[in-house]
Amino acid sequence: MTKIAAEPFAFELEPSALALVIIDMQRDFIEPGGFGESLGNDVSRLRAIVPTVLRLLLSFRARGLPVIHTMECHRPDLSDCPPAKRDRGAPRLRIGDPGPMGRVLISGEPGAAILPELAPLPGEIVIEKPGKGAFYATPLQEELTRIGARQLVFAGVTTEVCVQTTMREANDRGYECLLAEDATASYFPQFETATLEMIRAQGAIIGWTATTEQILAGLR
Ligand code: TIU
Repeated sequence: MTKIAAEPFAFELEPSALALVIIDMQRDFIEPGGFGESLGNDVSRLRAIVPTVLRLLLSFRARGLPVIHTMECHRPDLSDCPPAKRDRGAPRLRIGDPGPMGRVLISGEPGAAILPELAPLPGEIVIEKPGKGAFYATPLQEELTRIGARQLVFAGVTTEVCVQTTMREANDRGYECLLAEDATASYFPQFETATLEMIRAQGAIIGWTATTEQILAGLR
């Protein structure tokens, strides 16, 4: 059994059960003019992890390991967007409003797309999700069962919102979750740090964390 040097203790790898889950690396969260900025956030911290996420993505692809991409977005008629979500935070641009990258967080609009450098390849699983967690109202669990994934490496944005929510949902479903520390980011550095700490606290109560270098060393 290969081990990844991780916190709070080594992660025992089963390469045949491993998948990479990249959360919401969408223009609406990472580029100026999108949903993230409309909530009052500085999006530049998120941009900084793109090369690291790309390194993980290319490494998984090179090993023939499965990759899952998620996207937070809604149907054009907003039937899957609770009014409370649309109104919360009184954003300058609400979900569904026309913005500089098309309608905000709407499936198929330019702003909802994954950054071109991280775009899914044909055959990779893409999960469009209306919530912060990727299991709620999506086929993610069925897809993971279909490909035989039981261990999930997580990357993406934002650490304390969609990444953490999805890790908690996955952990409750019995998946072993490992977060790539340097391939995730928050608009708030203190939330990023706190999330890494709370995930691995109490003997990996939600999961493990490791650097991308440590994860890739374990895959060699
Ligand atoms: N993908 C994700 O985390 N969605 C958010 O709305 N995150 C915020 O931090 N706002």
